[in-house]
Amino acid sequence: MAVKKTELGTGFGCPADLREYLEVLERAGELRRVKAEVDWQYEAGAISRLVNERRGPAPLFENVKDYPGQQIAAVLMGPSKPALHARIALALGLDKNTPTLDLIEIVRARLKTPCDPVVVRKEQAACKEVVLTGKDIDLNKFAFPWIKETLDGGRYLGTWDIVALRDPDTGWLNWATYRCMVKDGNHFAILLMPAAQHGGAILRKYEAMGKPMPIAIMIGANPACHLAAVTAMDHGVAEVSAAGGLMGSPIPIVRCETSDLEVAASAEMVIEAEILPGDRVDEGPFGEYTGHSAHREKCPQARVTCITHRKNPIHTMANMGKPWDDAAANMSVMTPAQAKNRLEAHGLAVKAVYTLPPDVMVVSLKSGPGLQQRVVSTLTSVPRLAMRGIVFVDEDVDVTDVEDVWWAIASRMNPENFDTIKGIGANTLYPWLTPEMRERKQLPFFIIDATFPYHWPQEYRDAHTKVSDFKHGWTEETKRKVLARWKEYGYGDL
Ligand SMILES: Cc1cc2nc3c(=O)[nH]c(=O)nc-3n(C[C@H](O)[C@H](O)[C@H](O)COP(=O)(O)O)c2cc1C
Ligand SMILES: [Mn+2]
Repeated sequence: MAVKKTELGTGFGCPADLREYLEVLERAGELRRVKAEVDWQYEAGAISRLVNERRGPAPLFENVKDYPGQQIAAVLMGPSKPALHARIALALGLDKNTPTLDLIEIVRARLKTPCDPVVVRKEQAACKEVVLTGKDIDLNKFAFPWIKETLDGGRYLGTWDIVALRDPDTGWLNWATYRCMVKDGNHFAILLMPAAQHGGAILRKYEAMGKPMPIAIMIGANPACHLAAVTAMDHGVAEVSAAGGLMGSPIPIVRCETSDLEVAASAEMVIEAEILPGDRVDEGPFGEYTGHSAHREKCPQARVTCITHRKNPIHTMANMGKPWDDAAANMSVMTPAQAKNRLEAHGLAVKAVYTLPPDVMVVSLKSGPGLQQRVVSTLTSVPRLAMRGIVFVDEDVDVTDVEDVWWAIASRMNPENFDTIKGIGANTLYPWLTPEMRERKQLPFFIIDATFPYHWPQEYRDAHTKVSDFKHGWTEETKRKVLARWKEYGYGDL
C-alpha cells in the first residue's frame, strides 16, 4: 500500500499521488469524467487536443475500448480557463486562481529548499501491486494511446511520464520527462536528445563503457514529481529532491526489481528496461509542443525487463500542440522560476521572467549597463532554460500577456537591437531549422531588446516615450471621477 500522507506529512498540502490529484481537480471543476466508450486509437487523442485548445477541464477516460478496468488521464497540467495555470496551482496545494507571477515566486522559494526522498519497502509501494516479469511482459496489455492519427508514428506509453536514470560515475539519480514510443510487446524507443538533456549525456557514458543502461519509466506519479521532472535542473541535481521541496515533504521512493534505480512508490505504473550500447530504432514522427510535427529519427531502443503497476492502472497522456499544451503550461511556470533563481544567484536583478510557447523567454527589467548581456550569458549557460530566444522588456510590460509583450516589441524595439548568437542551441524539434542546422545540431538563438536604453536622459524620455493609455493620459482626479461614473455612462458591464 502507498505510504499514507499522515506518516510523512505533505508539507504544503499537495496531492500525494495521481488518484488524490484527480480528486482535487474534480472538486475544483478541473476534471471531466468521460464515461462514454472512447477508442485509445486516435479518439482519446482528438478529444484531449480539443480540450487543450478550448482550455477545458482535464478528461479522465473511464471506459477505454479494448481495455476494461484501465483509464487514461489527459491534459493533467494543461491550460485552463480563466486561470491558465489552475491545475499547476492545485498540484502545488494552492488556490486555483493564484496569479501566475505569484505562482512563479512560490515555486522559486520551494526550489530553494529541496528535500531528499525516503526509501520505502516494496510492500509499502503502491506501484508494485502487480509485478510482471518474463513471458508476462507485454506492452500491448495496456491502454497506451495512439494520439494523432495523421501525425504520429505509433502508440506512446510515455508522454506525461518520468524517466529515471543513474549517472554511472557519481550515482546521481536523474528524473526527466522524455517521450517513449511503443515498438512491440517488450521494446520501446525513447527520445533522448544527446546535447541538450541530462538523459542523453548519461547514456553517452554507459555507451562509452560498452555497458547496458538501466532505465525506468514512471507513469502517473504524484504531480510534484512531474513538475520537477520537466524543469531544467542543474547537472547533478536530483529532481526527486526538488520534488520533495515542491511538496514540502520527502517523496517516497522504491527500488526497481531489475536495477538499482529508484522510482516514485506512488506511481500508477513503472516500466523497467535497459538500453544496449548503440541499439537504435526509428522513433516518431510525433506532433510536438512546437505546434508542428517532429520528424522520425533513429533513437535509443529500450528492452523491457519488468513491469510493475497498481491494480486498474491509470495511464497518462500529454497532447502536444499549438499553442498551449501540458509542456507549455507547466514549463511557463517552472522554467521561469528556475531561471529567476539562477539570475538572483548571479546577482542579476530582474523584475519578472516568463516563458511564452514555444520556448521564448521574456524578461522584464530596469535596463542597465551590460545587464541584458549578463542575463543572456547566465540563462544560455544551462541548456533548456532559454532554448529559442530572449525578449527583454521594460518593467511596465506584463511578461505573461502576449499582447503586451508584442506591443512592446512592435513599438519599442530598435531593429538594431535584434541580435542572434550562432550555434548554441541543440533542440532539433523546431520546424524552422535548415537541413544543415539539423545535421550539426547547432542552432542560432535570438535576442530582442525592446527596452528603452538606460542612458537616455529623462528629458529625452519625456519627449518621446510616455505611454498613451488610460493609466498615463489623465490625472488621478479625472480617472477617479470617470471610474466612479462608469455605470452612469452605460458601461457597467465592462
Ligand atoms: C510533456 C513533455 C514531454 C517532453 N518530452 C521530451 C522528450 O521527448 N525529449 C526531451 O529531451 N525532452 C522532453 N521534454 C522536456 C524535458 O522533460 C525537460 O527539458 C527536462 O528539463 C529535461 O530534464 P533533464 O535536464 O534532466 O534532461 C518534455 C517535456 C514535457 C513537459
Ligand atoms: Mn536533470
